[in-house]
This record gives sequence, C-alpha cells and structure tokens, in this order.
Amino acid sequence: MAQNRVIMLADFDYFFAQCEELRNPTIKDKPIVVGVYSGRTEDSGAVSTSNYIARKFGVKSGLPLFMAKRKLEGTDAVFFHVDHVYYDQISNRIMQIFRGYATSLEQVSVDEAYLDVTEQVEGSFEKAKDYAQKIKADVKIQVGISFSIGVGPNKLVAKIACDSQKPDGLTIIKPEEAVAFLAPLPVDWLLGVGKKTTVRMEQMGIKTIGDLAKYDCQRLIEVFGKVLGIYFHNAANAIDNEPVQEQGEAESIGRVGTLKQDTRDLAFILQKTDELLADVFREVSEKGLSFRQVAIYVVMTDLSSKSRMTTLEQPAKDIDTIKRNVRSLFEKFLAESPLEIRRVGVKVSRFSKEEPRQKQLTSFLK
Ligand code: DCP
Ligand code: CA
Ligand code: CA
Repeated sequence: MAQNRVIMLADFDYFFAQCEELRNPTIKDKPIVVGVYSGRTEDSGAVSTSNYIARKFGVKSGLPLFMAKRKLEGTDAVFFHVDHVYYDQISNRIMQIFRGYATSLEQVSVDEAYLDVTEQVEGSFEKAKDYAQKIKADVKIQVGISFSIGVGPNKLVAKIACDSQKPDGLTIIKPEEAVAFLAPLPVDWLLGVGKKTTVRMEQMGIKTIGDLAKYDCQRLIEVFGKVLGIYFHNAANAIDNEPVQEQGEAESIGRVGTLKQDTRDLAFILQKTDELLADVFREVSEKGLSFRQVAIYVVMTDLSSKSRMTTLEQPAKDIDTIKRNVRSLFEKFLAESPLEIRRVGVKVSRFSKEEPRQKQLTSFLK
C-alpha cells in the first residue's frame, strides 16, 4: 500500500539580505537593502530584496532603488550590491546539509528546496514537527541562516504552507487538513495562476481555492484546456502526485588544485588528480548523475591554461571511467606540451539521470 508522503519545502528568510547580515552582524537592527545597480546613474536599478525592517518602510523586491532610498530617508539603512557568488556558497552549504536529512532533495531556486522526509519521520506528521525543528537548528548552528518550512502531504501543500508563515515559520498541514487549509486562500496562491488567469477565474465567480475546488472540472477543461483544467481542479483539491526529484541543475562538476611543485611527472600529477576526482565522483554519485564527458584542465608554469576533453560512447557513473580517461588525457597532453605543470583540474559533464525523468506537470506552467 502506498504510504502517505511527508514533504517539506524550505525557503530561506529574506535571503540575500540575511546573507549580508551574516557577514556584517552589526547591521542586524538596521534596514538592509540588496540591490541590482544598473550603473547608469548612482541610484539606478532595483531592489533585489530587503530585510523585514526595511519592508516595514515599504521597501520590497522590484522597487526602484531611488524610491527605496527615499522611503528610507532619515534611517540608518544600509545598501549592498548583489553578490551572487557569496549567496550561492551559502545556499550550497545549506543544500548539502538538507541532503543529509532527506531521501530526495529538489532545489527549486537559490533559496528554496523540497525534501522528501517520509522515511525519516516514518510517515508521521507529529514526528515531522520535531524533525523540521532539528533541521532548522542544525542549519542555524552550522551556517547561521534562518528559514521557513512548510510540511504537507505533497509539494503543492508544502509550498503554500511555507508561504503562509514567514519568517522563521514552521507550518504543518496534515493530509486530512489540506483541503480546508487551502479553501479560504485566493486562487493566485496556486502555482500557475497568474494575473490573467485570476481575472478570468473571477469572471467565472472563482475567488478562492475553495471556489475552484467545487467548480465543475469539465467546465474548467473547456475554459483552460485539458492539462491546465485538470491541474487546477486537482491542485484546488490538494491533489499533487509529483515526486521530489533532483533537477539536473549543474552543467558540470569539477575540481581544481595546485600541485606541491611544478612538474611533468605523470605519477605525481595523477596522485593529485586522484584526490580531485574522488571529490568529483562523490558529488556526481550523491546527485545520482551519469556523465558523458570527462575533461582535464591544466595551468602551466607560465600561467597559460589548457583543457582537453573526451566524450564517452555510453553514459558512465563509475570512478574508474573518470580515472582511466583522466590518465589518458594527461598522457596525451604531456606528449604535446613541453611546459611544466602548476595546477590541474578534473571535470565531468553532459549529465543524465540514471532513469529517464518524467516530465513534471509544473514545467507546463512556466
Ligand atoms: N530576488 C530578486 N528579485 C526579486 C525576487 C527575489 O533578486 N524580484 C532574490 C532575492 C531574494 C531571493 O531571490 O533574497 C529569494 O527570493 P524570495 O522571494 O524567497 O524572497 P526573500 O528570500 O528575499 O524573502 P522571504 O523572507 O519573503 O522569502
Ligand atoms: Ca526566501
Ligand atoms: Ca523563495
């Protein structure tokens, strides 16, 4: 018998601004604005995000920066330029921690991920509460970032549960509560219900998710087409069977390292690449990926760099394939180039999942 699932959605609080807070703890009590500066004039650009103190002044994502400045005039607000490299680092560290807590993890953006924790909590929503608190505490200690968690019987309910209580929220919706939980919410809380659809639904007398749930499914299909009509009907009734699955987000996985001394000695080089490729292999297998390309990267003593690549006949997922190809790429490379080598790298790419991924319904909605 299919067990009911326990799915979590974690969404980091005021993420870019919280990252800035993390590296400048003294600004914690001030309004913080992170902006994308277009560079045309000093203040041209838009707010990427702001902390909750700045939000009280009406400063939100998308607001032009000059207006944010105006709204925050007379306060001790601090402004930052977006630093994606740093935010990605923080995000990756947290995702890595999440992986240890879930059977599968699906990262949906830099600050959001679904975790399937059914096995870990033995299908129990009571246990899920403690479990969610444990994950929050762990990330808080290890990384220092807070986030909100929604727990539900599927991704759809988990997401809306999470959105319903922020920041630092923990909202648990049991399977038997899901329909009633969604019913009073406006339809545009559902993924795929944008401005146009909201207007169209309002004309049909549908304002809340509850209205939509009761609406004749056949009629929805006539208006929105089969795929969307059925999706709206199911979503409003808290039905969503989409699995939590890792997206093939990375184009390649690689590591680079510096040799202890400049050299042309193959054995010495392979000692280093063995270390690097063990790391690469660990990440590839954690993500359940197969690869079709293996590449090396070489920086010479004169700091010029080169790369060489092999395409495999078949997708592979074992460490020996990486090792063998790295070795033969280096043998060839050393035969071609007279220079001493200073840094080396190993990279795999052209990923596929082990099993063909089923097309997700939500991909129709984007
Ligand atoms: N972001 C952006 N531009 C937007 C919306 C968001 O650059 N229009 C970036 C900055 C956010 C990050 O994406 O920090 C995550 O977006 P969220 O919508 O989750 O917003 P926050 O994490 O900032 O706030 P919340 O606490 O409401 O989740
Ligand atoms: Ca967020
Ligand atoms: Ca988010």
